[in-house]
Order: sequence, then C-alpha cells, then structure tokens
Amino acid sequence: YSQLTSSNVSHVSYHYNPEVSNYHYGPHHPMKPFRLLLTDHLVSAYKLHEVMDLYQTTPASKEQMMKFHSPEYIEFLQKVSPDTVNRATASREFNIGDDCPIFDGLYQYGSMYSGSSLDATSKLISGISDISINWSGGLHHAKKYGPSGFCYINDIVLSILELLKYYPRVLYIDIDLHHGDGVQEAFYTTDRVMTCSFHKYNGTFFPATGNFNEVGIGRGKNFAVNVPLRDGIEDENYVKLFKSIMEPIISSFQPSVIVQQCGADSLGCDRLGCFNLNIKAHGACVKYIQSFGLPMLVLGGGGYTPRNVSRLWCHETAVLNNVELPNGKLPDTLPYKSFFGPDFSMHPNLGDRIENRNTKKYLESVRIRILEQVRFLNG
Ligand code: ZL4
Ligand code: CA
Ligand code: ZN
Repeated sequence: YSQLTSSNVSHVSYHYNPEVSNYHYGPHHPMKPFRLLLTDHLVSAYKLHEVMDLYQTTPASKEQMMKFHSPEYIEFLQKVSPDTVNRATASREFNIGDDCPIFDGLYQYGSMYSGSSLDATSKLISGISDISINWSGGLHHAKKYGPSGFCYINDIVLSILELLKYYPRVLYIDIDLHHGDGVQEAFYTTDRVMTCSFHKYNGTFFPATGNFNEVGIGRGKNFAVNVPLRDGIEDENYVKLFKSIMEPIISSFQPSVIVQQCGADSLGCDRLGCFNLNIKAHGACVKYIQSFGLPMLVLGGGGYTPRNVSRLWCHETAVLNNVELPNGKLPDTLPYKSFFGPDFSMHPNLGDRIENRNTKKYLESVRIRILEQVRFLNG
C-alpha cells in the first residue's frame, strides 16, 4: 500500500453513480439530489472528466454499512417503504420525520452515496489515487442508531473507519455550514482521528452542538476542534481564520491522510444558509489543504441552492486538478443552462446578502482560543 510521492502531479479520481441524482426527499424538501446531476454536467462541460480517473461506483453492502450503524437501523431502512411505514413508530424509534422522511428507494440512496465514498477511499488506500472525490457523500449528521439532518448513512464515518486500518492518523475537516456532529461523536474518544468543524453556532441552530468546549474526552481530549461562527462571515475573514487554524493543526497532528467535507451551504445566498462566502473563498480552503500534499478524500455535504452547489463543486474539481477554468460565460453545450441565469457565469456575487455579525474582536478570540487548545496536542 505505497503512496505515490515521486510525481509532483496528483492523481485525481472522481467517483459517481448517476442514479444517485434521481432520488427525491419529497416536495419542498430542501435537499435535492438533482444538484449532483447539475454538478456532473458542469464538470463534463468543462471537460474535467478528461483529466481525472472516472469511476462508476457500486452501492455499499449491508455489512459495510453495519461497520458503524446498528443492525436494527439498517434492517429498518431495508424494509421500510412510504406506503407501509408506521410513522409514529418510525419517528419515535428512528428519528424519521420532516428532516429525514421515508421516500422511495431510501435504502438504495443511502447505500449508493456511501458506496461512492468507500470506492473513493479504497483508491486512496491502494495508492492508485492521491485525491479522490465523491460529491454525493459528506452526510455528516447520521448516527449509529438513526438518521439526522437529511443524512441516513454516515459515509464519512464508514470511510474513516476503513482508512484507520491502513493509516495511523486521520484529519477530518468540515466546512459545511452545520456542525459535523455525527463524525465528531463517532471519534470523540480517540486520538487517531482529529475532527475539525467550522459552522454557524448560536446554541439553537441545527444541530445545536459545536461550541468551543466540545474538545473530546479520554485519549480523544483536544482532538475535536470546533469553530463556532456567527451569521454573515465574509471571504477574507473566513479564509484567514481557516488557514490560521488548520496550519498549526496539521503541523502538530501530522495526519497521514485528510478527509475534507465541502458542504456548499456555507456559500452566500444558500436557501438554508447565513454566511456570505463566494465560490473562490470556499475553494481557497480546499486548495490550501491540498497544498500539504497528503492523500485526500474530498466529499460534498449540504448545499441547497442547486445552481451554486454545482458551480462550487465544479470549481473545486478544477482546483483539485490544478486546472484554471476560463473566465466568462458557461459553456454553450451545458445541459440545464437556464438554471444558471441571469448571469450564466461561474462566479456570481454571493457575498453581500447578510449582515456580518462576526466582529474582528470575536474572530480574534476564536482564533486564540483554538490555538490554545491545539498547543495541548503536544503534551
Ligand atoms: C424541511 O420545507 O432545524 C423539510 C427542512 C421538509 C417540506 C415539508 C415540511 C414542512 C426546512 C428544513 C415542515 C418542515 C419543518 N420540508 C422542518 C428542528 C427542525 C425540525 C424539522 O447540510 N423542521 C429541525 C436540519 C434542520 C432542524 C438541517 C443540514 C444537513 C447538512 C448536511 C440539516 N433541522 C426544524 C425544521 C421543508 C423543510 C424546510 C430544515 N431543516 C432547515 N433546517 C433544518 O448539514 C447534509
Ligand atoms: Ca461544518
Ligand atoms: Zn449543512
């Protein structure tokens, strides 16, 4: 299981099963798997498919999903259907409801996006890829015994468990708008996985966890990092804070592999969002992590304005391939081009919708507090 280090050009692989974009959470539900089809069309219109290894992925098996999830929960998902579900029981026993409804093909959907993450993971482990991408993954809220926040199977936990068989230390970075609670909880007591989430936090915003004082327990103490942010954070402050926190974490933790969740709901103008980030700033965080030259699993996550989700993940696919996309209008051959109006460009301004409630003083206190925690990593 050697890693490719001799070449200065990374081998990038893209893991996708087009079927995943056909599932529907239901009318008006903000999570739209169709955004994955839009992303794939953009990636293809820019000919990025030609510079990466493409893999059509296979669904995860029941046994693979039970490496984290309880057999009762997986069996429930396998058996349940919209017509036969007892909603009262499903809600009480398995947290089924408006956020996590029962829809047609739910089990296949969960095994499909998790299978993509596991396929991407095995290409890293075998050394065939230096960077593996699965935009359909990154569903960070799912718990051992049930779904949470639009997430049914925790593909991230499954992937990290697999990575831990071959790598001593895994760094997990989560730039989704929401706290990566499911991943944090799964590895809260180990010093082999460091979890680090940037998110909106005010004590009530979903999932209501992720304050500074959640740092891990036992051997895992100080190996969970939380960066609680207020509404309206802007490009420059976010990227500066991100780099100033991730640099010392990477130099002291010395991860052997990095998993990055790239949730697109931290962009400005997101249907559920409250930050002001532009696509280039979000992408700069991915580029910065890539610059450390470690094997990297890159995953999607949230993102509720499909045209911007697909723009972001196409831009990040380009970044990871060291490709500069042409400025100007989107390619004429792009299917669903009408979704991208009125500007028809890759970089609409998403940056000034919400008042920035993160003062310089607040962000400085966040940085100091986290650097304090990271100092404890070395004894
Ligand atoms: C919706 O319109 O804050 C679900 C969810 C369904 C359609 C019809 C039902 C209408 C917004 C959200 C009633 C919906 C009430 N429909 C939903 C406490 C809540 C209880 C459920 O990006 N109601 C729960 C979850 C968050 C809560 C965010 C982020 C995932 C990720 C990774 C998950 N849940 C209040 C909300 C709608 C809906 C409209 C919704 N749910 C917005 N925020 C939530 O981190 C993928
Ligand atoms: Ca996050
Ligand atoms: Zn989110």
